[in-house]
Amino acid sequence: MAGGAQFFRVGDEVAAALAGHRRVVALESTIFSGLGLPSPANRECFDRCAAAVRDGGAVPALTAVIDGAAVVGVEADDLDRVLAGSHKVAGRDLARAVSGGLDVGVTTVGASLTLAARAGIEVFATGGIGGVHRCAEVTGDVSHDLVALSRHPVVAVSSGAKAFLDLARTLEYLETLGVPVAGWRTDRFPAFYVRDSGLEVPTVVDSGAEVAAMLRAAAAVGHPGGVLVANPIPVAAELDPEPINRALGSALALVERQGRRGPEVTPVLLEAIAAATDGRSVGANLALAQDNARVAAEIAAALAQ
Ligand code: PSU
Ligand code: MN
Repeated sequence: MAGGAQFFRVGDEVAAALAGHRRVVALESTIFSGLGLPSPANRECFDRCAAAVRDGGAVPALTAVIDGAAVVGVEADDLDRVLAGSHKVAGRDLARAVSGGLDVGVTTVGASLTLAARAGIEVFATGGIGGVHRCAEVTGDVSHDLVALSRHPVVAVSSGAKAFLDLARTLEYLETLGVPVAGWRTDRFPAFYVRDSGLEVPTVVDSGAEVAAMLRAAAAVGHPGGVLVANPIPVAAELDPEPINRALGSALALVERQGRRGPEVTPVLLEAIAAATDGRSVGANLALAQDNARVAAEIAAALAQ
């Protein structure tokens, strides 16, 4: 079929918002599926993120693969299927997911950034991006999320990268790829459940206007890609790093014992950490994702000026 138009679709509300120059914030769907959060926290997380985007005057655009189409702005009718989805679609999977007519696929940060850019959306929010895994020198496991950030002119708001990653190497890799990393009112790179990883970010921003100016300036000077905005978890939701680190140790050992590789690793780790923290990691995940959606809407407002 000429043009492949059947492979890509923008939801009605999002299409209308984009046509009317209204603000839109893209959201990934892996975090809202069982791969990211246990039920029913996954739905609560989506509801809170979508509400935070709307409270900030923007329209949420959930991305997913549905019946062989990459969708930006999943409609209410399809939401249950996406929340129940378990087929992870990263950048490398997008082409086959749509050409092969996949019924439901949940998109990672990397795949969502591709789709957001395709739709003309400039702001995206998630919980934590993928990054350089511990032992990447052996496994080579570096998330495509980082590469996607360097390719698409989209601002991504996250609470740093997930705590079980090698955060120092993740920052190094972002530097290699030329991705600007801006701390939201902090000079520290956050560690997801914890506000301060001990690592410094190269840039501090205090307002949506500063982030908007960075995205516009990058385009003006011909620098490709987006901006990673690192927003620490709200103080009240921050977890004690000690039990998290213990949980991480056993979760990483579990992945090793089970021989998990590649895209299987992240969901297994998230589940093990939730179990080891009696679900407290889940509450923290919801709080930080909601706050990132709020900040993303603020940045979208500044970009609309
Ligand atoms: N962070 C979370 N929950 C998640 C993810 C990140 O708190 O579910 C997902 C995101 O969709 C991210 C993906 O893009 O994990 C990264 O997977 P990988 O490490 O396989 O690239
Ligand atoms: Mn990976």
